[in-house]
Amino acid sequence: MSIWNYLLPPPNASAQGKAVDELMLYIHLLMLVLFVGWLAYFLYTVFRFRKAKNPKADHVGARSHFSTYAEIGIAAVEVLLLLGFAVPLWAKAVDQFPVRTGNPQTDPIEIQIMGQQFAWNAHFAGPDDKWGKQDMKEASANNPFGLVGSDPDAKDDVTCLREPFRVPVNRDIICRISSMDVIHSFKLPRMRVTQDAIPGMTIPIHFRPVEKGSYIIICAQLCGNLHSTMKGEFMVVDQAEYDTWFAEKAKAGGAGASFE
Ligand SMILES: [Cu+2]
Repeated sequence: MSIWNYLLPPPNASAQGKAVDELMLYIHLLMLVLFVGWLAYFLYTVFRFRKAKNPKADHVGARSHFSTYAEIGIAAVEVLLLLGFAVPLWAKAVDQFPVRTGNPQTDPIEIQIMGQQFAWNAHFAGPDDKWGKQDMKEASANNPFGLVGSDPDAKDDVTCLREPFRVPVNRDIICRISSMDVIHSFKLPRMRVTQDAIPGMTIPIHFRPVEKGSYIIICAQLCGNLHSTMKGEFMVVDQAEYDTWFAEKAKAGGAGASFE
């Protein structure tokens, strides 16, 4: 095992992960430039204003207006960076969700994710593509999504409570993330996905796995005594394998039946 295994993130397995890794690299390079630049400036001032050459303190300070103009210039560049680059990039990379076209073989897979001390749960709409009715009053440790068992749409819903779930490879995945107790954070290191799970809020994220395998979900927000054990697992499999698994889970009575 080389030292890079400890210093670098695990290999990327999602379509958008490369861009995230590049962003990390650019941020670190920028920090390196700033660090070297400021350090050089600091050393210069230490030398330039040394006691031997400046026995008496100057209480007036700078007399030119250069620093004022420099600050206005920096502020202008920052506004340009924010409005010209950051906001449009966010709109493109984060807010632009994969859309449904009505083709069940290519449409994004939508999953509700519920953080719960100390595990992850997943909920799919089931083969009928209709989410079962959910009621907060029904929610309990064994029914974290608050599914109403008597609702016909809930009968075929697929829930994976504290157990691995599956998704097909090369398909867009939309996760709607929430929590039933405290703030957790849904982190898929191999997919370069991290999103806080906040009680009372449902926050959507999307990614596309491009490599088959079994992946770990961790909690990236200190959430209690057993935070460090809060792990989940999901498997990225072939479409056919996913279809078989999904049909099997839906038939098993999934969500609706098990809570009645
Ligand atoms: Cu947690």
